[in-house]
Amino acid sequence: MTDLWWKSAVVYQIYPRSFADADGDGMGDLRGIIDHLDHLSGLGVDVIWLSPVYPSPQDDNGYDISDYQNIEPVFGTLEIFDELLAGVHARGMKLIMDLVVNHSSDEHPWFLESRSGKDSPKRDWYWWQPAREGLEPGTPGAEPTNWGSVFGGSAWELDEKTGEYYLHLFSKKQPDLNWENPAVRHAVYEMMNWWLDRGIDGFRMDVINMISKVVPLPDGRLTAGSPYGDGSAGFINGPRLHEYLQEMHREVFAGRDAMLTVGEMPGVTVDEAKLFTDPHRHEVDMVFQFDHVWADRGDDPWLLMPLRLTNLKAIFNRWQAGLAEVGWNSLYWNNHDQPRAVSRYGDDSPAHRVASAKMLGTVLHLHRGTPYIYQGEELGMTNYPFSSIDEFRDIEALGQYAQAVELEGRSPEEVLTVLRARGRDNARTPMQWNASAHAGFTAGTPWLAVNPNYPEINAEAAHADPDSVYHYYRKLADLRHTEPAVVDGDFTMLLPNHEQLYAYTRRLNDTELLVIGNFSGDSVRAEVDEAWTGAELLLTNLPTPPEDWALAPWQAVIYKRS
Ligand code: TEU
Repeated sequence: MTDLWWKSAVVYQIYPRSFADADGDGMGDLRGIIDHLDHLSGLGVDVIWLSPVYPSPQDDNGYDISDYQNIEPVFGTLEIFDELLAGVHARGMKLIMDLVVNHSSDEHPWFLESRSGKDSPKRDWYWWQPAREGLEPGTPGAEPTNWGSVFGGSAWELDEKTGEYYLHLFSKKQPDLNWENPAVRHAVYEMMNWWLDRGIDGFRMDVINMISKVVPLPDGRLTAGSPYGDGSAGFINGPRLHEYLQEMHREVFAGRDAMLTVGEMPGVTVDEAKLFTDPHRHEVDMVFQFDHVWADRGDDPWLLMPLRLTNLKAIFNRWQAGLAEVGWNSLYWNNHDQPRAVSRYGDDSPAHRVASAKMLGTVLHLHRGTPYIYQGEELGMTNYPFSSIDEFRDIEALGQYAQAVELEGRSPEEVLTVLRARGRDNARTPMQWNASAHAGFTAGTPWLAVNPNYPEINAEAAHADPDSVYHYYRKLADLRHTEPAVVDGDFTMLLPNHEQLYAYTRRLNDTELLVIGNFSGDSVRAEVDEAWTGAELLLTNLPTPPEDWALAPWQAVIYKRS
């Protein structure tokens, strides 16, 4: 196995709370995952990324951790975790865990100690600051900076006991750790080593480009319509980020084989990503960038911008070109924070759902980079038909809704329209296993409603149908494992200005692949170089191959010549 083994790997993300419930409490658990491992090995998955399973008050569904070295009792125990890890390894797969260390839970002993008083030995493990000069703590505008939190409201919470504020970029139950303090960093490294010694194969690092802040923390730019400043210049890609990641690499990963590290980095640029993922710099193997999932977002967060295919292609092309020589891309359409891929980029109506889900898989997986599948994507699962805010459970949806409607005076319908299209709970409805009650997810009452389309869209039906999205994704994984041009080939975008077709080639030595996806419900003829006449059709998502390069609605094709 070479050092860069993850170039030919397919990663599958599990959101444990919504994957499979073995004990009937309505919440997914580790036993549920163990029960379904064959679904993943059957799909050709190489690596499983497990969203957080640590003890947590679940304010942000586990992204608020109160003990980094144990398992949330709702999910299981360390013994069951070891059993899961053994089951994953026995099937030749690897397991990476979520590392959430920009912040902890406010119920973590570190924070309890830190908030106990100004002279606590852990006081500077978090970001404590007095009120703005000349203002009384708790009065309007007295927060140390004008930053808004990602989940709505101020990013500062006043602690009555000491009269100081603590920083929380996310919920007030997620205080930011102070990475300036070496003791914090070393405690994190020790914890990471403990998990790796237990046998896990790496980490997905939550908002890792936010751990270094500009000191002193600066006010953010104010934008029309919001009472809070945009503090991102003070915490995205901060001045000491590279130093911290290199230190982490030295202290944790150096000398360990066959690890995978992926840094989640909202707002990362191509140039920065090139540095983060240059293997010689020893930072991370790849990053999650956000440009393509923010492509339907304008300056006004409550306006849905139309998705233009030309724009989407320009974004991917920029990333493919930027990391062609140095660094490596991760490839994803969706995850637990994004709406369902087929509903956002495809067509989830009964007529086109299956074809467009397969088309999206084709276009994504054939890029240069490591593809990530989010649970249910391999079934073509769709967004949920939310009819009111009461159906949402996500702290982000609820917090942003409150700020927009109560503080900014937006109309509930305007805000709901965007949450329906983009809300994170779309991805978090339970996994649909079969056509029995609650889609076979639980014998109890699911914590979030199951999508009513489960009698038709479920894993059991997909396993039985050779033409399902599931079996098609298996073919995409097989291609990555058997065709070197998929892994290492150069990428060239074709037809950049075409509004319906996504087309590119991959070339490795004498082998060239041509990939075309029709992102529309029309039949569209592709202008293709004559050299492709007579090329071998490796894969298409419809029963009939195109004739004379006329692609049927949502058709995808992969041709090969050498
Ligand atoms: O997400 C970080 C992040 O940038 C999200 O806030 C994302 O932009 C937004 O939710 C899109 O709507 C990570 C985790 O993936 C997310 O689940 C956590 O809530 C967040 O960090 C805090 O840990």
